[in-house]
Amino acid sequence: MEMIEDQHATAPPLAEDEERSAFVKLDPAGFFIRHPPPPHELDSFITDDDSLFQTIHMGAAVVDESKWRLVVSGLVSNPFSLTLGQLRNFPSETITAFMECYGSPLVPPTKALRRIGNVTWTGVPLSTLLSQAQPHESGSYVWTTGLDRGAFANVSADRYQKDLPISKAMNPELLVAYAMNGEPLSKNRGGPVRLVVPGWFGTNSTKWLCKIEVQDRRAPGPFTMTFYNEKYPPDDPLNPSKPVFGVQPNSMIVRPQPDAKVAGPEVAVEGCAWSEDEVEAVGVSADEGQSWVVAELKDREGFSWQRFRAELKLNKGRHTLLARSKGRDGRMQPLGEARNHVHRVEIEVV
Ligand SMILES: Nc1nc2c(c(=O)[nH]1)N[C@H]1C(S)=C(S)[C@@H](COP(=O)(O)O)O[C@H]1N2
Ligand SMILES: [Mo]
Repeated sequence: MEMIEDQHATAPPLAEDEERSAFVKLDPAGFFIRHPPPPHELDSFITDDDSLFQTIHMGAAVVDESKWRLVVSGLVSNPFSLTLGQLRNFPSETITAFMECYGSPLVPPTKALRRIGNVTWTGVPLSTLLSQAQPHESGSYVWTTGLDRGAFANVSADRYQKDLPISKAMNPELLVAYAMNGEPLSKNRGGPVRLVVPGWFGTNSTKWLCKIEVQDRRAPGPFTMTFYNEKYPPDDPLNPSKPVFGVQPNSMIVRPQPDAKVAGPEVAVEGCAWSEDEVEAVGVSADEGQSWVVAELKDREGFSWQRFRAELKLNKGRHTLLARSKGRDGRMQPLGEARNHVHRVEIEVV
């Protein structure tokens, strides 16, 4: 018998909405944020699960794994569903990726920045599942739906739903993930299965994933149309609102920590930088950006954050250190008043 290399075992499509039967309850119910530790505690290359922030809008879905099904449907020639066992039988990939929360679903935030970490994800490339489903020519967006539902900011949602242009969805780094840092996804992490979109803001990485649909337009719900649209400055009519997709260049200083007393005159400044595209350069300044020392910068691994290190010569006394990253596309972190403005750390050289 001839083996068909690219086809893997699937189950028949489900009846409309049948995938909902895996939803047990929300626990905790309602909006839930676990803040990351301060930057100086995020000093390992891989962030452990306990140190990675969590952002949950309507509540964390408790999922019955035996009833869990992933529906792949919409404008495709070969719709199907998958059990967890069937998903795990597809060839898997592991990728290292930074994970950053946009911060505010409503407006570009200038506070509570750097909800950030760097982890590994294991799962099946979204492109493998889409290829097996055979999207129609007219398919231009991929909608992903979670099992969680309820209300956020007084807006109710049937379920959490996001979308991606199909060209993005076919990129090899997007995973339908079932493990993080080598462990099965916990409930709050979106287990048993979530989407991961490396390089894009966390909001796009749908947790408690139950449905992947090819469609010919953007998804209509509040998490694509009301929340997570950036219009900045907010009332500029020439600046249309854009969905919160790719991560802008960003960075943070990890060492020295704020208010540290360090011996001079040579002071080592270390941290990490990240962006949708690889970060090309990082500068460190102790004079509010009048002059910059170019840092040594590690290459990125997959979509990881990149460690940097610079040595500054500083006189005794108090100093404010700044770090600024520049993306491959030339975009640079602004000095202030922006979602990704530079990180400042005050220290004393003794
Ligand atoms: N189903 C669902 N997926 C979701 C969310 C959610 O509330 N529900 N929050 C999103 C947001 S805004 C972020 S930043 C990431 C956070 O993932 P984490 O909690 O695992 O860090 O999940 C995203 N995926
Ligand atoms: Mo987020």
